[in-house]
Amino acid sequence: MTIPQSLAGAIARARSVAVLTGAGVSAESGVPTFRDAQTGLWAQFDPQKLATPDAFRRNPKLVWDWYAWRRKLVAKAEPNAGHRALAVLEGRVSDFALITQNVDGLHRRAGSRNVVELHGNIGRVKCSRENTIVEHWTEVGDEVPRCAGCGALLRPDVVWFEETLPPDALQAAEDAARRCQILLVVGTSAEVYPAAALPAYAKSAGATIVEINPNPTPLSDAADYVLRAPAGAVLPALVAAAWPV
Ligand code: BJW
Repeated sequence: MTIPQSLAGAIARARSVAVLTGAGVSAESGVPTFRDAQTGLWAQFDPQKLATPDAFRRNPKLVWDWYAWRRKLVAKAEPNAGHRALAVLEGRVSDFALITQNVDGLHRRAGSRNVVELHGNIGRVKCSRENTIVEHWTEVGDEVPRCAGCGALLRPDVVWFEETLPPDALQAAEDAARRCQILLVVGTSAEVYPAAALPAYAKSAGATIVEINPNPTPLSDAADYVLRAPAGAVLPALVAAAWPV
């Protein structure tokens, strides 16, 4: 993978770098993306029946089981070379923020520390009425487990369509986007808002935008650099080009 010299130099000199990741960064760990034709989750499952508050109201068991299946899949997955390269990058840049739309926790498992999770984390469960995080739950028979405090159904601590994002996470992401000199946008279709608005905030504030994605997205035309290859190949090459040994 050849990295443009001008980009490698800009990364090496940057004091402030932000990264926005999406499902594509975990694809090489075996975690399915959402919108890729054939392999994406939405090619097999209807988001309206699974990832909306209304879907949970209508059929909580279907939604609970789908997330239980995905939680198991994620638990078996390992961080890949792309996740690890981002953890290395964090150690080289004084002001670094990793903003992720992913709920799989693989960035933290790869060693990243300043991770902003915009869409929650599939490993956590919360009360659907009080929103309190529930650490331990037991599944009895075919029922969706209930909150020990109020008796409401438990649900995954992820952000569904039509739900607002955690305000602190969104604020931190917007601040990082407006502050950074370089924004890497990795493995996202850039279709889901408000995350998809972050590159525009960064660009308006003067940042260089770098898209890393094998396929075009609505962001591609506005990006200053477009690296059309998998994140697991590009990110280690980017770090190696910026800090050659
Ligand atoms: C690789 C690769 C490799 C493959 N290397 N790359 C019109 C305008 C603005 C907003 C809206 C609008 N109409 C509706 C809305 C609101 C809606 C929205 O944006 N909808 C759009 C679809 C239009 N947004 C919301 O509802 C959000 N809330 C909100 O806006 O609140 C205010 C509000 C309230 C009430 C009403 C309206 C607004 C919430 C969004 C929550 C998204 N939740 C999900 C599910 C999370 C839980 C779970 O995991 O189940 O988040 S949906 C799903 O999409 C998931 C992802 O985080 C998110 C983004 O997907 P991502 O990561 O980009 O994945 P893909 O699959 O799309 O793309 C993968 C990419 O990787 C591809 O490009 C590949 O090419 C690439 N790739 N292999 C690098 N190896």
